[in-house]
Amino acid sequence: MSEYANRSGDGLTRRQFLGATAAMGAAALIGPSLLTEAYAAEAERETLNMCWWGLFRAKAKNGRMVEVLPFEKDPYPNAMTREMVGYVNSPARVKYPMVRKGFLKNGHKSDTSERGRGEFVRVSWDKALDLVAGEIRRVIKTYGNSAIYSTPSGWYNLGQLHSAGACMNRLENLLGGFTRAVGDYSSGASQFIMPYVVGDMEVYSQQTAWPVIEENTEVIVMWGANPLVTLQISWPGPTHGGLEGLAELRKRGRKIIVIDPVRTDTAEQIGSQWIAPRPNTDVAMMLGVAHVLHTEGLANREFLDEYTVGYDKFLAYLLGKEDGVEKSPEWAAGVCGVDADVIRALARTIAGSRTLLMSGWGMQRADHGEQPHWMLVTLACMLGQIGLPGGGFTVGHHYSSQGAPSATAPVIPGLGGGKTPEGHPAPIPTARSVDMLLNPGKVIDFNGRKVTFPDIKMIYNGFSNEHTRHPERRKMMKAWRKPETIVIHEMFWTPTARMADIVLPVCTSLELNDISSSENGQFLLPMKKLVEPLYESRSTYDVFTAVAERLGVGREFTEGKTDMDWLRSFYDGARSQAKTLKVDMPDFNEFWEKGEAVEFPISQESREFVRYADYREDPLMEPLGTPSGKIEIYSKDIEKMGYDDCLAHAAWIEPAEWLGSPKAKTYPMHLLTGHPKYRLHSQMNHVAALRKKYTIGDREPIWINADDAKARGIANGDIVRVFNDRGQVLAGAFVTDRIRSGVVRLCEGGWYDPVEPGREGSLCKYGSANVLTLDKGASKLSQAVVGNTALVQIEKYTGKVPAVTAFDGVKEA
Ligand SMILES: Nc1nc2c(c(=O)[nH]1)N[C@H]1C(S)=C(S)[C@@H](COP(=O)(O)OP(=O)(O)OC[C@H]3O[C@@H](n4cnc5c(=O)[nH]c(N)nc54)[C@H](O)[C@@H]3O)O[C@H]1N2
Ligand SMILES: Nc1nc2c(c(=O)[nH]1)N[C@H]1C(S)=C(S)[C@@H](COP(=O)(O)OP(=O)(O)OC[C@H]3O[C@@H](n4cnc5c(=O)[nH]c(N)nc54)[C@H](O)[C@@H]3O)O[C@H]1N2
Ligand SMILES: [Mo]
Repeated sequence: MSEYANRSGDGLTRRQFLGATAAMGAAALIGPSLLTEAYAAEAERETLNMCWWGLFRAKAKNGRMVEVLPFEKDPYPNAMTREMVGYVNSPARVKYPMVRKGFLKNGHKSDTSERGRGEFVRVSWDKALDLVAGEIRRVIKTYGNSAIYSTPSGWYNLGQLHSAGACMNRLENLLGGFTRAVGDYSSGASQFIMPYVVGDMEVYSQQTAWPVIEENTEVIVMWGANPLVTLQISWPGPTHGGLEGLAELRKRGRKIIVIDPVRTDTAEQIGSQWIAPRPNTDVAMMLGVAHVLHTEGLANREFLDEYTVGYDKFLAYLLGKEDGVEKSPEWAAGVCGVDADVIRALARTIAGSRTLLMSGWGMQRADHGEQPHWMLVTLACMLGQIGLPGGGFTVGHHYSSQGAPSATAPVIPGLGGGKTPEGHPAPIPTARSVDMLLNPGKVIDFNGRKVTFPDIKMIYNGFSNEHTRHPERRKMMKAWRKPETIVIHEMFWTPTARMADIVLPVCTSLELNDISSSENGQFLLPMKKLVEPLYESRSTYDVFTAVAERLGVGREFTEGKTDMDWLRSFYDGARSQAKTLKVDMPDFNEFWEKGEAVEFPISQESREFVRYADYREDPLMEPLGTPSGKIEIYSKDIEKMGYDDCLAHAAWIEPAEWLGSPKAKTYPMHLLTGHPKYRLHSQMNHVAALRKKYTIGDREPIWINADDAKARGIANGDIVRVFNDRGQVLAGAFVTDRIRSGVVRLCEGGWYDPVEPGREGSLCKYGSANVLTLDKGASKLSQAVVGNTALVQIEKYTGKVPAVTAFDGVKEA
């Protein structure tokens, strides 16, 4: 028994304690798992673990997980972490290897319209693995490697060994490669435009340290960012350093201007001012601000001359010399719906103070999503504070505690995906998969090149929830009928698992051994197995090993090592780095035996880090990675591409759908699909105790302005139908003044729960936002996902309200 077993004063309230006890009761109802002698003998067990929402201590009694205590060095443990018992013991767990009934009978010649109906048959692991390996072999032999599509990286379990991403890459690389995706859903537009502008992807780079911001920044403009919510999550596991930064700002009374159609928790709890533009019109608003800076002589010409290229070309556009439209505050107001006077005042405020323009990624996850961040950088150049402590711009502080000071710590090696073989199939842009499935042979533009879609016969889904993450469910259902075979590894019966032919149950990270470090490298954790894998689930490494063995590459996959051999080798790799860094680490045996985190010191240097300080100091010796070595307000590389939907400078280009488009006559509400407070996308949606905190009438809440609700006879708490010509969902109305009129917010990640399973276009009973969104690339440049560009209509639902069933799991047919 661990030394912490009887610890008191851990901060658990009585309510939380009762919650844990209730969950324990639920756990007891779930069938017995196989216990090894060693674990059964240990009546109580406690281990450290981590997931994307926190580090925690998990407790088990008689082989069952019963309680979670937040890691005591996390100052902001969140509600999700506390509900890990309900996650592990969820009724939605995939218990056994399962095969779709029709597939079991007819194999790859099955009727694929049966997908999604939930008719599965339990099979043995041997049978399931033989089927998976057999299909991989058959498809490669008949159609070639490019015919297998490995779905884009998702939020798979943390850990250096059981990393589904590394395992998947390793397997497909050993087999000659599958069709993969490049780019991601998070910052898909920004990560492709930023290299042209600042010579770096920027979105995942080290940002100015919070202590520097706390000391120096007078005004923070949170432009489409909700860090109070999004900083709950980190990859790897959070100790919530970013939230500490926000708390300090609030304590010091800094001016925080939130620009967001939604008065988010951030605006509500730490904001000083809320400005609510129409969605997807921020570039117009920023142009209005730029116009004021220019005409009132507030633009910093010295900075623009020394550190940027192309300002004059941009200025010609700003002043209407290019297109005959002067981008005045009045013009901007007509587009974005924010008063010209507010725009003027904003320009003066940010020019008169040390200002940090801080953006999240919501507004770049939209049609022409490259533009807002390019324009944000252009504005920051006009202010001339880039590279000064606490000034300039950032597009990273809302994510994974990027501004939190980091530790002097070794980088832990991991399994790794191995070498990409010669002749590996060409990748596709990550958000174009549905297009690819539907249109084999089609050629599309992508970042200055052409990409030809392969003809996909098999989907291998190793770690993501495609049927919540990707827009336009109806179109996607049609696309997912095309391949002959779909394989998924999952812990839970997600909407995606229900669309598969072969479902392999993997276990949670509480059911295996692994190691990982925390968000800023401060803690290295032994993640020791708490309970045996539930039901017949197996660890990620074991499942991939078994598939590799059947395909004749088992030895290459494992290199002859067991789980513990790998963990020891990762740890020893870190330990030899630690020696060079002159920090202490115990040897592996002691580390593992003790089961406690190794803590590394926070480095002074990282507390003082200022992004772009080097460049500002010496632009010649520290040039940026752009062709000119400077910030490119105008890009000749992009000019050469000649795209009509991404010009050579930041510009206002109307999105496919917005409140100013003709379509708004039929569908007058702009749908925003922000990230949820009590989930990581779709993860944890199945945990009933958490759902109680946020659902309305058992459904996903939809935020609607009080005026819009009144005009439709909708009262707070009503069940509503939200629809457009792409689909329809039920949701629970949250009537509020915390959202601009004409806008609704339905968070992404709700599970698709069709009234008629398997039928395209069925009403979703729960409220999955991506039923309604648009499957389109942001532009020819990034081809990124546009989840925040969609118009809908909303009405009170008067039909019989069906029960939500998405979270019940699937029974054997
Ligand atoms: N409309 C709209 N759509 C969006 C967004 C938006 O803002 N609006 N946001 C987008 C963003 S930023 C992202 S990152 C994506 C997220 O897309 P995903 O990464 O697909 O989202 P998650 O819900 O985290 O799904 C991860 C799935 O993997 C499973 N899983 C977790 N760990 C493992 C593992 O180790 N092995 C296996 N086999 N499975 C595992 C979980 O149970 C879960 O079902 O969604 C995108 N979609
Ligand atoms: N709790 C929690 N934290 C998370 C996640 C989660 O699912 N849950 N997901 C994680 C992941 S994978 C990612 S990528 C990040 C996502 O981080 P972000 O992409 O920054 O998060 P979002 O909530 O999508 O968007 C931030 C804000 O932008 C606003 N917004 C949307 N469109 C517009 C617009 O056109 N104009 C303006 N001005 N504002 C707009 C939204 O209303 C929202 O409040 O968060 C991470 N953190
Ligand atoms: Mo993301």
